[in-house]
Amino acid sequence: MTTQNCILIGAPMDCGKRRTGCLMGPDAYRTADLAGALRSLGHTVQDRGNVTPAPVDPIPHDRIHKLAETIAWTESLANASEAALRDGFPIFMGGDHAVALGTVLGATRHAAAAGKPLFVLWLDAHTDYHTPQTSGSGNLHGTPMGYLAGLPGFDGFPVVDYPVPHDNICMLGLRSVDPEERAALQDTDVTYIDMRAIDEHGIAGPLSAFLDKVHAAGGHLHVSLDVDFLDPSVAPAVGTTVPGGATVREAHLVMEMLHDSGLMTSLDLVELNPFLDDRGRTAQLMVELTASALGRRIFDRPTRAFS
Ligand code: EXY
Ligand code: MN
Ligand code: MN
Ligand code: MN
Repeated sequence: MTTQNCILIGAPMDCGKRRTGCLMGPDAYRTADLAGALRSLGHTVQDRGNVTPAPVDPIPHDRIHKLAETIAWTESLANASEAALRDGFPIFMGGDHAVALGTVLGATRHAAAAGKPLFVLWLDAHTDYHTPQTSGSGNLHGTPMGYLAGLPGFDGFPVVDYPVPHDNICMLGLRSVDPEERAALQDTDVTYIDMRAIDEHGIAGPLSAFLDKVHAAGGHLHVSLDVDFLDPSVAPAVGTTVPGGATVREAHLVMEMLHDSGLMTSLDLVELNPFLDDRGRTAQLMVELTASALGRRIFDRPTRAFS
């Protein structure tokens, strides 16, 4: 197995929505010993601590929650992302999904500098494809994919010089999509795989097709794993639970296929809210899923019956 220089970056971002608690996410992953799980697989691990954006004056806004703070985080995380991608394999420990505004922005810049296309795998119950104008909640954690796909309306945010083409985006696990998001996505080339598609076709087929596309293009692949991708019965520590989510094994299969593909270049772990869980079992599951994405296997090779 190829070993990675894993770079852990804490992103205790909580301003992407009104319910707080994600600020405890990075330390929950540290408490669940994410670094030890990765070292046990032979990887080197460097914990770069937490990103702390410069303090900003609030921008009063009648709807959007903590706009100025979110912009400041985006700038800081984009810089941290680009720097970490130059040094190894970044794993961002969120923080809410607004983390991805900056982590993926940095990944777009890194990929462009390398002359490579960037692909994004969005593991989430939600498409997060709002803009500040279409969002009904005013919570910016529902907008990162809209921002990174280059939708207008993100005044004040860093300019997305290299938007992620729709054809390079795969959203997997969808089961809570607002009408505005559906209208905006329905006729695009985004690969959106909702839970009905997973029920009918499983995960391996649709995911393989997307990974084949990434491989054929010689692309970089950023994976953004939202805790609410999983069913709340197995991952309760998240503020936006939606019943009917992925099982533990479906989630491990995604991560194992990502490792087998060798294509993943950066990873977000987002929306963990330790305040909403007891005994840290959601954090522990996210650590185990990350280990699967970095090479942990039940057996090293398939049984002879299938080889
Ligand atoms: N679409 C809803 C909204 O915009 O408020 C819910 C968004 C949930 C976002 C979480 C991170 O996935
Ligand atoms: Mn690189
Ligand atoms: Mn999300
Ligand atoms: Mn979500």
